[in-house]
Amino acid sequence: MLEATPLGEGWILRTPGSTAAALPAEVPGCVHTDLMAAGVIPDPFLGRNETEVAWVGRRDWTYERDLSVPSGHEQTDLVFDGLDTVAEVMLDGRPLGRVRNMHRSHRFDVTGLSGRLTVRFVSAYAEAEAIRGKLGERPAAYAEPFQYVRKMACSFGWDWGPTLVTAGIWRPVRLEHWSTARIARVRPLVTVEEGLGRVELAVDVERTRVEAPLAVEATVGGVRARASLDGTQAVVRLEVPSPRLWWPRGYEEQPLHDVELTLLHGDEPLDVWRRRIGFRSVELDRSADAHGTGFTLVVNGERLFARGVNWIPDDVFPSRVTRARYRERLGQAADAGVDLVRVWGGGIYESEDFYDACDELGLLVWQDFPFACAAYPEEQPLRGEVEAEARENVVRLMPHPSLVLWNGNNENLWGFRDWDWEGRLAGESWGEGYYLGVLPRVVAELDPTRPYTAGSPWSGGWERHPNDPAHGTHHSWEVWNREDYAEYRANVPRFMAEFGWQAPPAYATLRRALPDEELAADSPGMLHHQKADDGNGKLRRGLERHFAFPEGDFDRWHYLTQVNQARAVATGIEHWRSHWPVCAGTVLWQLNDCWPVTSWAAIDGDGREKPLCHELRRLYADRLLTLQVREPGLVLAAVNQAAEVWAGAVRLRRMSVEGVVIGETSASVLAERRSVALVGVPRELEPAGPKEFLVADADGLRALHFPAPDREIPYPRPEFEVEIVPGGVRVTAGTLVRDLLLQADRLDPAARADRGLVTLLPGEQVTIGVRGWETPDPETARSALYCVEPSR
Ligand code: BMA
Repeated sequence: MLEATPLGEGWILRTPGSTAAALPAEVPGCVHTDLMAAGVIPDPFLGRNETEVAWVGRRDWTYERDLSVPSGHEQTDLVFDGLDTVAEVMLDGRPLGRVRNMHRSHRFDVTGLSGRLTVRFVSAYAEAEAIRGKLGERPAAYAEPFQYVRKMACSFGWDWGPTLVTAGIWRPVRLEHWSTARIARVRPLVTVEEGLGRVELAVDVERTRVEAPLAVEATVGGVRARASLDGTQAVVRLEVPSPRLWWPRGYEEQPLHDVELTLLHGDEPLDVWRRRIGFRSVELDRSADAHGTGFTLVVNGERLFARGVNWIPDDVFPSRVTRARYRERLGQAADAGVDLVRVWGGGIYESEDFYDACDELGLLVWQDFPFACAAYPEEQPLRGEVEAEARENVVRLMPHPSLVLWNGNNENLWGFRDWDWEGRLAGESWGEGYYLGVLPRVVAELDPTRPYTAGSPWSGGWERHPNDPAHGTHHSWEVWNREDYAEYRANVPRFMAEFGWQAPPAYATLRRALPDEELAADSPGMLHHQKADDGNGKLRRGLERHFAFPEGDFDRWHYLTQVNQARAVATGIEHWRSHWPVCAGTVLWQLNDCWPVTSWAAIDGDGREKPLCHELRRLYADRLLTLQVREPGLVLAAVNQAAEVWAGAVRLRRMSVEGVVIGETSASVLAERRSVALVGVPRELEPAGPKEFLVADADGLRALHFPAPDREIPYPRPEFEVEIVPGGVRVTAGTLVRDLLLQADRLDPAARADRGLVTLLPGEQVTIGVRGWETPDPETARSALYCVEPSR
């Protein structure tokens, strides 16, 4: 039987040519985290330390340990699940091999060998710059040479990420001892049709003895099947009658089934492969219709509006992201009502822990191949690396029912057409051969059960603009960059794959990251932790369209920019969801952060939820009530994504900001399952001018419509009572209190409030649950409560 010996212990780290003592190295890990642990470098997440440690990414680094291979087996392999990135692996000075791709695993035959094992990493910059020198410069969104080396692109910095170019043994390493044969690869093709679940396991083995007769036996859900090997290959087919289906969260359950496949030599088991699968069907409906070309995911025959978020690596040092941390972050997404996570192309193919969590939580995964925002050369050695990594990862991720879509790249087809690459490239390769050639071929050959799309955005063919909202996927960035968020209402894309608005992280996160700084919107540390092009300028202009800019008042700026982020995203999602089924999904840019930074994220770099994250829970609920301007007047949209009909009574009130009801009516709404019902608002209830607003209430849900920007609204000075109650804080409004927010982390960094922005009408009450704090007195709690105030 194959035996594995983990090799996580006993590694040391050196930098060649230095007399400095070797450091203990953590495996899996990376050079930066070892240097931090040894006190050689400061934490690059704090202050402006990032700049100070830039040298680390320019150096070469060597990992070493002793290796001995005693074993009664015929063969021993040294297996690296991941090396970051360019390295030579040697045993007692004898080369075992050279590697240059972070996204692959590596296996070396070390049978009978022992001695000093060294992994000599050269700087990823050196490799990338050499390849760039050889193949010629290609256009990109950023100046760093990320597209010339197969390494996580955002390691080189992004418009939300620091430039911390890592090296290291970033995934587990082990010895595998085996005799006769081992399982080299299993491709599980899981389908379900007319109530019959099928699992086809295509097996490849590696053998030391050609003549040994081998067989494979597999089980799933009490069903067993066997096949003998033809040379090195076999296919085992299992049929499971009426399996319970796996569904995305919010629909039905996520039943998972253990699959076990054993490689046999006679009766003797040689190797075992175990995974969990789920039965579900998935299609991507891209048919043409009256509105253009759709992009609708169909799971188990059910057409879905995807309630999505974009995922970036949760740490710029991805080896630090544990199973528990993946679980926590994805759990936060699920709690916010998310049902689809797009793994964005400037990151990585995530670890099994990520996809396991998605399988369990019922989060659909859209996986980008790792290409983002640049022209990528297609010459060797890159071409071979791309194909090899695609083949490996398509097969590795196949068992996961959560994975529903492969996507060729992020914004590269768009960039070619719109960002002047076409002209600058002058005929040179730029990646099109990957997205329209290699990658779809690999997916079709290895995993024909899943759809593939060439890019995001992509309209389906060069005859149309790649970012045409009427066709396929669309990214909306003009609005954040240049316009007011009301402009989200200007169109109805078929699938909104990226859009977002920035806000600073939670106060406690900033305080930890910038410990010695007097915080101001433009203090040096704040600016260092803002990586977007004119990010603060865009925040300011975005804010000024709605609020008087709180000059010199950091706390107000922090609160209002967070409010503006939540309002912007709400404006988009409410509008797009009200247009289901023309628009079949919104994927917020972005769920998470990889360090403490002002960014588009809903959850900040320390894992704290911004108000936006709480707002998503309302925006992505099965039932959403929203007031929309649709010529000639206002309509109430009842969005019902549930399986049951929503029949409700709505109360509509036209009110003044002083709390006087000017007009009132009730109406009934009937929204069929997974559909949107529109109810016209009577003309006489439409608010006239900035002093008035409209409130719609139905089944515990509320929609508000203020016709004017806040800066024009003559709000009364907000008044409210604060009480401490078991488990939280109760607030009772004396006046209209708009977008009340308890920043509990200001009082205790460990405190978490269970809701974000709440608007109360005069006399209304809310209890904000808080965990993780020493209960404060009411006055202290009040000091952490913010709400919209009248313009000065
Ligand atoms: C898109 C994304 C990211 C970027 C974001 C915000 O381009 O794909 O590359 O971080 O916009 O600018």
